[in-house]
Amino acid sequence: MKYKELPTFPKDFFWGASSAAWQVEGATKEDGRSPAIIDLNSQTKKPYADNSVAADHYHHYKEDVALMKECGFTSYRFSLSWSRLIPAEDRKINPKGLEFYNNLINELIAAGITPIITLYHYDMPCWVDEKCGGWRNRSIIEEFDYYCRVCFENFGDRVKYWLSINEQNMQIVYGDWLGVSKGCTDWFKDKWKINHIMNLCHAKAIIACHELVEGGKIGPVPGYVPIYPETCKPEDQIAAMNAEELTQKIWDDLYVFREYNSFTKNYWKEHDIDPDIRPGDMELIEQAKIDFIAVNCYRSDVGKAPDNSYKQEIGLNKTGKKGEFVYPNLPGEYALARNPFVEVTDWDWHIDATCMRYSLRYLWDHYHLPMVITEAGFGGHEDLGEDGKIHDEERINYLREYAFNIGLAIQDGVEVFGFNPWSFTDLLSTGNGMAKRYGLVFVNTTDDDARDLTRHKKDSFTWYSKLIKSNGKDWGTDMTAWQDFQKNK
Ligand code: BGP
Repeated sequence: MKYKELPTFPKDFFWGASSAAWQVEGATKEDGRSPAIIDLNSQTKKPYADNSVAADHYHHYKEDVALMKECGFTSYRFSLSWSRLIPAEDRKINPKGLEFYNNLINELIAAGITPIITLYHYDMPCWVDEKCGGWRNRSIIEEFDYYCRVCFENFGDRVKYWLSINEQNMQIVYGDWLGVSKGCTDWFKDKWKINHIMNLCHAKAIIACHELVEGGKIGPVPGYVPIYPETCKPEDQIAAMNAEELTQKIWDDLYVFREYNSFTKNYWKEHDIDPDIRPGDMELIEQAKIDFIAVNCYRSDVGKAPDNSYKQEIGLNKTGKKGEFVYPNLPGEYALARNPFVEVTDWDWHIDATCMRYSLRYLWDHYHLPMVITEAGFGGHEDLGEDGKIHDEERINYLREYAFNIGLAIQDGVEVFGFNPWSFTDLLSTGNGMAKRYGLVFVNTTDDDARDLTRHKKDSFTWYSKLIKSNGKDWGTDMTAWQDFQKNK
């Protein structure tokens, strides 16, 4: 199928970027913020940078928003720090926390930028962890509900786009890496209890938003990694479907249809898993009708029939050297593999712009809900060059092709209302500190040395600004040939 015209974007399309509190703010010990589990998790993963500095957005937010405005942003997706807003078990609201987020929101709105806020992005306050045992105990549901209500009551007059829990699916799939499995004795089974509690928290957030925010819209944020079968061998096809279910579809189906799908129930039965669903739980979930899906999509994966002789739980490249990715292999379920048809980043993430179009089409076909892209991005090793600049050609190519594929998906008939790639400034990577940079703006700091934290626009900033200001017409290159190539592939 060939389209005659290049794709176009709706006139009120949200062009922006994305971040998360603990990865960008710093100031973890200032103005009453109490520790969050992620601070400690990062510290145990030294030599990764210390969250207490990060990109120091807490002190640079005005400069950062001014740069967003200069770039032409119409949206900015960020998260709130629960432990900055409610630092202790007494549930008292920290006025300094409120002040910071009010200032940031007001600054954004004055710059013509629509805030899109994530309620929870991996940073559970330590006091909640201690009191409730993390996500393991149902008492967290009430704490989370209270926190969400504080956010909606204080910011809902100006913020109309909300996101519940960032990448709940990845928090379960990568439980060890993200610290969610802490304290569990049998993670294989316990994760489904934790996941159910997270679903109840998600439901509370959706319900409270609709109750408290006039005109408010809210959705979940799945980390979406489409799975292509390695070959047309039937076993590979089923393995790819298993991977699809066990890494994302279980979550997406629940958010949209508000019940556990039959694959999930069969899986629990087969593995003798009790997710501890209590009377009233599914009625609560049933009430949590989402308005849209926020999609984080960086890459695709390849699924194939597993080798049943060994188990490798999660797939990661911890070194930042190409070729060192350890692929998961789950006996009886699926294995993942390298896709030889696409390039990879230094952390072996497949660079596959087509997966953006594929994901949007897939999710639209399954769920018929509007979508906003809340993450996609190119993570690389970078430092200021001798000319004092960052020539990030690979990032430009990545963003250009991913954004173009959003355009193609829109042309295919999918409803997408924004692109917020990861990230605006450089910030802490989840697992790789400052060594893995994603920003359109370089922040002069490293894992070992805080340096002066000055901001420097990368070449991608200038390129993206032109794309935004032309509402998706100025790609910085002729896209016709690339479009034909994509269409004919
Ligand atoms: C997403 C997370 C982000 C971010 C991003 C990049 O899953 O929502 O917080 O970190 O991945 O991942 P990483 O930093 O590990 O490269």
